[in-house]
Amino acid sequence: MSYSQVVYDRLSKIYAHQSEYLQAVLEVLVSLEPLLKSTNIYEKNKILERITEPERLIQFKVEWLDDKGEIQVNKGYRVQFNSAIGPYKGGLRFHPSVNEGVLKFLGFEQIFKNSLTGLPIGGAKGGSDFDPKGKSDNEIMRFCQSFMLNLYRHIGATVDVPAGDIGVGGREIGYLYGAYKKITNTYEGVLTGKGLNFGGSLARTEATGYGTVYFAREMLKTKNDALEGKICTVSGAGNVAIYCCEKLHQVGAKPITVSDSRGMILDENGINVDVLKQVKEVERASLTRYKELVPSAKYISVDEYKKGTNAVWSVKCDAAFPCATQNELNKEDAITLLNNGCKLVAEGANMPSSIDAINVFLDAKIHYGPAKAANAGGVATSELEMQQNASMCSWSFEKVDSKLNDIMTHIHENAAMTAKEFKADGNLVLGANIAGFRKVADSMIALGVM
Ligand code: NDP
Ligand code: 2IT
Repeated sequence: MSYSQVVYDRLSKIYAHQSEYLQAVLEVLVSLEPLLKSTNIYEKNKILERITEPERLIQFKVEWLDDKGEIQVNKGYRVQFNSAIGPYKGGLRFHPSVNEGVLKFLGFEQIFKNSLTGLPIGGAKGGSDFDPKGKSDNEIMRFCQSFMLNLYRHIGATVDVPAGDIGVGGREIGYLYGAYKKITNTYEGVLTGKGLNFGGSLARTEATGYGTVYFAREMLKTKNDALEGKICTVSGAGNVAIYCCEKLHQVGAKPITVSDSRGMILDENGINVDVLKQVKEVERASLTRYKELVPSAKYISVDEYKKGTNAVWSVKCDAAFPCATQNELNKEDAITLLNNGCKLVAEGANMPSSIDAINVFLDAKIHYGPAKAANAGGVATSELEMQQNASMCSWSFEKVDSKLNDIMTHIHENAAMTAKEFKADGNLVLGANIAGFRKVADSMIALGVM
């Protein structure tokens, strides 16, 4: 058995109940095989055993009062996974599906994603099983304040810098930051994704979606192709999906779908981004509201989907952008996409494709941009926000966007060159995993064992 198989077997026994974490680890370990065959330095230093275990796993109780005055209790977490190349960095997710295994998968992915950005940030993730849906603004505020009352002692501008993710956007970051400031009596860049009046960076809101489109553009460039004129399907209707659609329009492509947990919109005229922002950012409504505002669009509820598949991926397209959540695209969806002529998949969400689905894309040799490379623009721009906070200044939108563009171009080049180095030309999964891993693993060796 190879070194990585031995490590995976051990983890799969200990963490049998953490399926998402094991899936994320397996994807990375399989990619690392050629690197591990070329040198025994990582095995000698037990890097796989060390890098798969979080440095610190914090769990706490979050008590808060709802609008009826009743006490509510949720679980809060922060997984500080790896700090070899910089302070812990990664988002907070508020969603009922959050548990230790989900946050370990996200934190593990974040190590390699953050390394790929070329910036000095370690990997972390956190969040709560709190469900923001249907909660009043005051309830969200009280929850965020109580969450921070526990979290504040574990974070800091050079220690651990959380940001948003599913269910955590500008509103939540504002309340979290307000609480941190009050508790600690400091004004420092301890969270990113902040409002522009209090230390936020221009272009952070747009960064993940824009970055994913920049990455897709780089993949197509290798075949002298471009996004212009391409029909695109997008899943999700949150932060990443909205700005993915916006950038697709800007580069002359046509996004025709978005989705949320209740259903999807198919708008053959192209998703109307102003309407989408009104529905999701202002009204926080379901996509049925989009249909009310754009009657020519088609709404399909999840109950009408064929069980076990995602209707978004049954829509004929040239390029697909999964921007909702993990495992939203399975093998059957992948085959449907290929049969319909899809030539590119760029992942705005984290681990949206199952391992089977990824293999379908790799075997077909279409352009496949794995999450940790394609969606790294969000965290990269968070680091640009940290730079601005540290120097007490703010940059123009153009400056931040141009840096984001350069970072995405560089991530693509690094992943593509690394794939080539290991004779897997075009396999950006292998390229991104090896490139991300090498920098962290070599740093861990240099930093010593303790
Ligand atoms: P948002 O909360 O803004 O939006 C999430 C969207 O996905 C919503 O439309 C939501 O629908 C849908 N969704 C979430 N969970 C499910 C589910 N279990 N089933 C079906 N639909 C679901 O989150 P973001 O846009 O920020 O995040 C989307 C993805 O992008 C996540 O995988 C996240 O980890 C990843 N990501 C985010 C970054 C960021 O900067 N925000 C950076 C890099 C990656 P509904 O509202 O109905 O629940
Ligand atoms: O998954 C991710 O990269 C994010 N949710 C963004 C993390 C960040 O620190 O900006």
